[in-house]
Amino acid sequence: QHPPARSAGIVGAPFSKGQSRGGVEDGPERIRAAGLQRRLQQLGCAVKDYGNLTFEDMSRDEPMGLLKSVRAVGAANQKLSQAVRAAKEDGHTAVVLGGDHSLAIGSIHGHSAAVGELSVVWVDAHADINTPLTTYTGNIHGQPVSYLLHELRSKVPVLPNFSWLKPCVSAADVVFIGLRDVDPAEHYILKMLGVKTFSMSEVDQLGVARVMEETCDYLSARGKKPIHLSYDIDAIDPSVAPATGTPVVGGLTYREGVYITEHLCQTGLLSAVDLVEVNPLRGQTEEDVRSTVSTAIDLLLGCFGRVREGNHLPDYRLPEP
Ligand code: EXY
Ligand code: MN
Ligand code: MN
Ligand code: MN
Repeated sequence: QHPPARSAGIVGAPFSKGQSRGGVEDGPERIRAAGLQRRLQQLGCAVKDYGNLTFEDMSRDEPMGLLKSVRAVGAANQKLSQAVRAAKEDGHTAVVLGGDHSLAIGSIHGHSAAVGELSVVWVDAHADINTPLTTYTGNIHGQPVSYLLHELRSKVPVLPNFSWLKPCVSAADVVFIGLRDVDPAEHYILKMLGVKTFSMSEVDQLGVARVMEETCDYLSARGKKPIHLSYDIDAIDPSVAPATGTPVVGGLTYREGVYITEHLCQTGLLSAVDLVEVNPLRGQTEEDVRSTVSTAIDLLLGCFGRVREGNHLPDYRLPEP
């Protein structure tokens, strides 16, 4: 019943150049302002907030073919990799607040540098597995998985400010959940590599409980590795989480979204979490932003042991009359 003592090491990454919409760099501050630290502490979770990383402006960062802001994305992720590695070496469960999903490159790399081989659970409407040569938007937030996989090493050119990056994840250690907007080249890659995916069709067919059981069985069959959860808020249906750059209809319900975090928390293997693509400027109303941010917080609380039946601290004592 009582989760083991946990601690969260929060790294803010106000970075937006993996895509072209302004506003996603304000995600970390909005999520903090909604009380993340206090709500985690109420669960009995220790919190170390490392603050926000700062990213220099690249004076010359011309597109390389279609590919946008390559140098900025490379430099930002190198910095984030070091920060996540440090948070892990300090003994925390790392929490990366984005920012756009290109940040998963540095987050997963730094996590793996600290703890070794990982299992990765990628919760997203999108597969984010375009290569620099298959992308048709040029946005690197649609590509991070291809940069990280051993199997795609020969398909991803070495890019400026990316020479620090070595692929560190095996395709068989990745599960995608929530897919519903996958490009043809991405679909080809997923099939070619035999990547385990639970699209929204499988969530509909199996239900989220079976999806999570199968996810954990599948991953643990190759050994119980630390789990990296990379959670894109656009996995959640836009009726619940509208304030994001690339919303797609037909997403996870609030309940399905939270269940994923509760289940992963209970494995005891959750070692780092990214919460990305919250874009306060994309909401039509303040209520849109509030509901998106509040969902992001509930997902993070689920990762740190909050359960919907209710929670109390281990040292709680009933008041005597
Ligand atoms: N597949 C499209 C692309 O490569 O640009 C859309 C990617 C959206 C990525 C969002 C963050 O998950
Ligand atoms: Mn994504
Ligand atoms: Mn997405
Ligand atoms: Mn399980």
